[in-house]
Amino acid sequence: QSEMKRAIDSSETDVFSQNTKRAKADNENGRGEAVKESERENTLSGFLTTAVLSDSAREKTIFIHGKLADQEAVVILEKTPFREETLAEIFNGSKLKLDMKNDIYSTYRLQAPPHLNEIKTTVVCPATEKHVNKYKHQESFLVEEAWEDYQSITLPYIQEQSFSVQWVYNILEKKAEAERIVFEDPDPETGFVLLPDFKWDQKQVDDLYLIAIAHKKDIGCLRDLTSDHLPLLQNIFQKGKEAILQRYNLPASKLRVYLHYQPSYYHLHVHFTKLGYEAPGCGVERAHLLADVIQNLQSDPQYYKTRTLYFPLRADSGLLGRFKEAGRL
Ligand code: GTA
Repeated sequence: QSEMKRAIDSSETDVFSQNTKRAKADNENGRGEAVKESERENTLSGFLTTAVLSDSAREKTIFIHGKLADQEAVVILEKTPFREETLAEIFNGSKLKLDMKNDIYSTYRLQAPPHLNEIKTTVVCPATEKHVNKYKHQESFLVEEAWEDYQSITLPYIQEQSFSVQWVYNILEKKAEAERIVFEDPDPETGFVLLPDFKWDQKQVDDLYLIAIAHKKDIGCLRDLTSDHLPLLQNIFQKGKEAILQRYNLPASKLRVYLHYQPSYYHLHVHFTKLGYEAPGCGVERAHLLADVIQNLQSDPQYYKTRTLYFPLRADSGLLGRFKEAGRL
């Protein structure tokens, strides 16, 4: 455990020193003031809430739809996990207000110092109706998709209206998140970029979440994979695990490595999450272990072009509507 904490500490140092270097370079470019200004600026002041899309007292999250300077936006607020190394500061540097005391039992409201009381905030702006629906709490239905259904229902739908993958291209072209890259293999056929998923705040390995994004641009999802892609998949699996061991001191036996079907973004990417952390979307109805995908393609090169696949869709998903219209639900 302490080994892992140390690994994270050293990775934070990496990020910190990179940030310092960047700030220094910005200053040398005469942009230092702009950087400081953007740090001070609260882009969320003036956010007007339209509706709470979902919330969870247990997970300490809330998904909000609203308006940000006249643009539709989705904001996700999430209280962050505790870290062992900050406990001493929480106990020594906080205000404590007694709520109740009874025999040996007492409860308090503890006011931690602001830097230990941060809320991870994700903003999608401008958000489309599809983003709003994605984060809305809705009933789900399991769909049975034969290869013919994929061709006649799913593929036309995703070609018409899937989320933009501009953010993916920005990562591959180093236009965004370049300083967050943990590992890269630049080979155009078998290469990929490994970086922290934006759901992970990188403060503790307990909820480790990275994604590997393939450089190859013509693979949308599981259905596009054949045995031709085995070198790419094996490369992601092998080098991804090695990079995580090196950076976070987390062995392969502690990792859940999988693809989503259906994904939200149709550009091949693989999820690496820590075993034991219940990452959203890691359930059997959506996650396909990369190890299984590799074996399936080894035993049948056309596996994903012949099998029936099952996945959940939300009540007001357009794709669910298409399956209903086709009498497949
Ligand atoms: N580094 O810009 C990005 C970025 N974007 C736009 C998405 N991702 C990004 N990572 C970086 N930079 O794991 C990540 C996503 C996701 C992966 C895409 O890329 O975080 P996918 O194509 O299979 O899509 O994976 P998926 O899994 O549906 O996406 P997502 O967003 O994880 O949604 C699944 C469910 O997770 C949601 O329905 C919601 O219930 C929950 N969720 C989403 N975001 C959050 C959050 N910030 N906090 C808590 N729960 C969340």
